[in-house]
Amino acid sequence: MVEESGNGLIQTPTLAKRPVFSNWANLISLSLNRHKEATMDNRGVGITITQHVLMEEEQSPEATGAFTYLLNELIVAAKVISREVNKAGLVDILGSTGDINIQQERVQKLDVFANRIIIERMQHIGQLCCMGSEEVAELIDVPDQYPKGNYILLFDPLDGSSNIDVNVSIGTIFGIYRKESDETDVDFLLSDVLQPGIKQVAAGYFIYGSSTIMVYTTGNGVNGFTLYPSVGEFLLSHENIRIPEKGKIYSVNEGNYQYWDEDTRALVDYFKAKDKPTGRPYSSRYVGSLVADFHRNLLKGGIFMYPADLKDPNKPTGKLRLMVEANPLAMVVREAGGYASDGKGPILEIQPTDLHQRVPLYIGSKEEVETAEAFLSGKRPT
Ligand code: AFP
Repeated sequence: MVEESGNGLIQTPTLAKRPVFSNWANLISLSLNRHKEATMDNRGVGITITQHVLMEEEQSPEATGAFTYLLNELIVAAKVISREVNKAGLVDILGSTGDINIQQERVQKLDVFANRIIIERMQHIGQLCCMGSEEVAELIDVPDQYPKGNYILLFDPLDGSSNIDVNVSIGTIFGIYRKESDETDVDFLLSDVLQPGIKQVAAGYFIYGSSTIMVYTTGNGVNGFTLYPSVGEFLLSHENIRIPEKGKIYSVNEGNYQYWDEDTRALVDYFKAKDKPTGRPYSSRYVGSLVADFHRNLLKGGIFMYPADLKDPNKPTGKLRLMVEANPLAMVVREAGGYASDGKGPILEIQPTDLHQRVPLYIGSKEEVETAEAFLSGKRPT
């Protein structure tokens, strides 16, 4: 039933036309067959993402399968994006479209592709009432002809896209919320979208790097799955990820040093200072692709920072977006035992006022993020 059209979009019938449960039976048997195949050639024995999501669903007696269906469609979209990213350089998909997006950044062709794939795959499945994308100024409604659901998907379709042309890892980041209002006249209210990150029911990212990895959480820990290309499945590869309490890496674009306030400069100087008992100086690692920098620090420990800067002295702000970048990663890091802050307090508790609002971000191992908060509130350790 799955057909691929020439433009890379996979077309499936609308939810209204297919019974959910026979669909699930197919999915499970597909997944088990693939698992068998992976076992047979002895290179990829492991639990698939689909099995994992279904097992998590079994833990919650009130689950209807709606969320599982949603996540599964997102995974298919990511597989299509991954395939396209892997072709970059071979087909005419590198480079900019010549447009500037809502964030005043150059739009890359792959940005447009990834954005379109996610929207077109997700809009018809009947589980969403709306979506929000880093690439689209307004909220994205589910078209009238499709059934609506109670979830809201916010995403950055291709984070780090200025790195595409130089073969550096890039990724897709997502956060999922449940609609809170019981409005029936409209599909959703703005307040359903502008919920603090703490209300996310799931969050995660796909990283398109030396392999394609999905990391996600539904609030029961964090697990990572690696795409096994010849099988076409994500297999559990990083079980119950825990970020070290304290790391040895700091990640920041130090080219902005002159634009930082004194406390921020003092914080970065602290990580670079020599002090054996506290493990300093730290190593500096910065790729310029948030998913890649975050993923490395999640596994190895350390802190990623994108501080507020004074490039516009009247409007000191961070660069990263609260809803589609900071919140999802903040949920992942919290579930892995780490912490995310805007320098003053938890990212997850910020009440958003705008889909595209930006925040300073300090994220990673608890110890380093708490150190950052101490510096930024003027309480420097002696
Ligand atoms: P692009 O998607 O435009 O490449 O931006 C990437 C990003 O939002 C985030 O992934 C990086 O951490 C950050 O910007 C890098 O910004 P700088 O180039 O200013 O360091």
